Amino acid sequence: MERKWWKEGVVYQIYPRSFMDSNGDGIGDLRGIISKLPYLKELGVDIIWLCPVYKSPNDDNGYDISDYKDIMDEFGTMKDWEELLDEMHHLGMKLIMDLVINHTSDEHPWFLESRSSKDSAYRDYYIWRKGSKDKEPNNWLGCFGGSAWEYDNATGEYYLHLFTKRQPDLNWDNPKLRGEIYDMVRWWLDKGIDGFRLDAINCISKGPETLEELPQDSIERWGGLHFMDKPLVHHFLHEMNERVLSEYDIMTVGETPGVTPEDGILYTAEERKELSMIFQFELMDLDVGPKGKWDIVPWSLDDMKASITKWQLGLQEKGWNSLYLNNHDQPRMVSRFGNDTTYRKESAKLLATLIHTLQGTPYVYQGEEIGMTNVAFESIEQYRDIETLNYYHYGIHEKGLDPKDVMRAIHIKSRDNARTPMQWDCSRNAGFTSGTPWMDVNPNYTEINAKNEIHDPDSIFNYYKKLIGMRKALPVVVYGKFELIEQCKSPLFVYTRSLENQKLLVALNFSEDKRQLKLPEDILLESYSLILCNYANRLERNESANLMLPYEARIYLLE
Ligand code: TEU
Ligand code: CA
Repeated sequence: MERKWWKEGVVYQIYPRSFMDSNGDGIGDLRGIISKLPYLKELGVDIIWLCPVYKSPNDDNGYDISDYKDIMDEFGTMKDWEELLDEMHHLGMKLIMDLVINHTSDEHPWFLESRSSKDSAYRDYYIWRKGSKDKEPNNWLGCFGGSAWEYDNATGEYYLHLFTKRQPDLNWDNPKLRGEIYDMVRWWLDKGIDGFRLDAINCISKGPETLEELPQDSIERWGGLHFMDKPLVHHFLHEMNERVLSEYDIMTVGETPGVTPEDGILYTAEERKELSMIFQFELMDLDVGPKGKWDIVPWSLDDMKASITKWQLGLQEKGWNSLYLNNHDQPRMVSRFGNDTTYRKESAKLLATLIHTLQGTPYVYQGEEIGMTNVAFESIEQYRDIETLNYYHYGIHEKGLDPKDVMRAIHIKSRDNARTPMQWDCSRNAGFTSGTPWMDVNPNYTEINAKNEIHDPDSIFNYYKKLIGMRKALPVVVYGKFELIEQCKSPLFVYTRSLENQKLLVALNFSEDKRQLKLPEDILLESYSLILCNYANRLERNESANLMLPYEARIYLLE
């Protein structure tokens, strides 16, 4: 397997709006990020993924771009951005930018041109269809509720939008559009960045289309489902790679909901020259019921183990995994997969141990390293995310759901769980801003904050430092082969990683109960040394190694 910096690194994801505000307007910004680079250096991460900072009317917090080559006023200037990049490179960190090229904002000049007339040279940059008898071309839905089609008065046709109606989808079949995108990509690469995270990239190819009408109650009505992983998507990504990406030493990670390991190989196999790695969504779907995201069902560790094993073995020597349990679109991992009350510390460390000991590149989402949790705002007025607000609106006003049930689902699943301001210290607004934050701070900041974490040697933050350090010291953590120990049944999750004569043994107890650890006979714990455990005093306590404590996580090494 080829060695690469992006396999050996750890990525830290920044959601700029909520990271650090430098000028008191309540909105995080680039200078705020610059001021916190020493914090990230201390943590030990090497790659920063910056969510969109381009010009945007912010219908979807920057994922609706109106100018790809300029910075959003609220976040600062191009000069600030250049300083950020310089400073990061100076500190030995790399920067990857978010690349949102499935759609633009409806304020992008291409779209303004496109909608102006059927004869516009830009008409074909987007996807326009005639309605049938004053109705949308079909009954498919956008990701955030409502039709996937929006009627436009000027020309009497509908345009496609898989996300909000202010995010019209681009038409990748048009070679001129593709050329413009590749030029823009080159423009950023020439500024010296180290790669991209490609938003919803497996949806960019829209054909061949059928526009089949679906039963009103069908879960399949989200338009995105009909545009995923079309044959031409691989052609487009390969073309972008050949024409631009391959000339630079960069990493690319594609956001690809719905993909299987077989798709994953097509996107990430080195010889295919498409992407470095992808985000697959199977773990994010573990608690999704038959009616979709807001239909919440309990997740099971058996399913999690099966999915992880499938992906670990599926891409081994064939592609490359990205490892994550949360991001700006998902609830906080400790609230979702751990225990955010009694065992918050232990379970946050356990989940971190999982992500940092699998094969693939680990991603840390801002605040995860200090164990930030979901928030439960009382009023819908406190929420900002368009998906959450639309769900509330459609749920109550169109579907007649009970507002109490809607709020309960929002508390569990809203994207705003991950978007409350970063909790830096216990001062007002958690030290995020001196003004009024654009979204309320999670009230638990007085207890959960970076300042406390840095000072406590047994903190989650300091445990992350150890995990990241271990990755740097031991190639087996990066390149070792994964093997599930099937004999250890849930709630235990036990596996090994092997590379030449190094072997790691990872044992995780996903429960609040003590559990016996019974290993297969060919694994003799005596010959392994315990290199990390989330119960710091484990070794001194002289407790039986065969007893796993609540949410205990251990890493052993055999050399
Ligand atoms: O997300 C696309 C996507 O498929 C999902 O993550 C989706 O947003 C989520 O399931 C909804 O709960 C990307 C971005 O990460 C997201 O923030 C944007 O809103 C979206 O694209 C549109 O650009
Ligand atoms: Ca600001």
